[in-house]
Amino acid sequence: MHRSIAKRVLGAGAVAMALAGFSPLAHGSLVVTLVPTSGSSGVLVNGNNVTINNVGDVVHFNVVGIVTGQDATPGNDGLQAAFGSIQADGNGLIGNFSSAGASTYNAVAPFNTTVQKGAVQDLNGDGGLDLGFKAGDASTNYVESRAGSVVPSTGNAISTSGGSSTFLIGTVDWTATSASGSTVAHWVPRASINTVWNEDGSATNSNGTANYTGGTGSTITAAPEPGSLALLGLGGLGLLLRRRRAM
Ligand SMILES: [Ca+2]
Ligand SMILES: [Ca+2]
Repeated sequence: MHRSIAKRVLGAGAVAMALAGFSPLAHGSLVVTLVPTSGSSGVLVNGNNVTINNVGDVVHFNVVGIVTGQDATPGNDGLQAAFGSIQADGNGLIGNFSSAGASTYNAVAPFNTTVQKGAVQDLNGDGGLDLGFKAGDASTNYVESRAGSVVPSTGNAISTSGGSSTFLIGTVDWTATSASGSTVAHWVPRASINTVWNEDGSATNSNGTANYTGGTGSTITAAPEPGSLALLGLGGLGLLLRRRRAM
């Protein structure tokens, strides 16, 4: 009886050890997503949430590719090329991903070996301009970040976490053309051209959109009142919640 329990405990321990880092995942993945970094005066960036106030407010985004391999080592994973489009879908807040100058997609070295900035068009019919493709468009109509070869994470990843490496592959700006509602700025993977990354050296080379997603993107919300008052309101709410929890 005791022996069988001991066996079970040992068995559970082995499973736990395997889960802790010795068992390969079923498959790795690539996530390309928009990460807000800053904005024009008065724009608030809090993680993946952005608050704007006025028409003409600009939000700056990093476009990052996150490669997760099948082992726990990020240094042997890499990214060669990512294809997709950039658009904002939402609840009434309209803006342009491209206008004159800085709002055009900008691939970042070494992922600017070959660059397609994407055709500027309204992909979702909301009146705001997006970058890239929609079904049935010409094959060149996409946003592209391509390095000459697979780029290993060492020296090129802007961060690593566990078995994941994050590469900065581009930047893009969004400019508000309305000042109410909200929208989600995100990357949409392109299925009809090969996006290529490497997992665990040459162990895996993944193409197309299998295991390739656009992440959750970033939520941009128009403040219903001046930013400072909104902040005070949120702070007050936080205090109230803390007091309630304390009671
Ligand atoms: Ca649009
Ligand atoms: Ca790896």
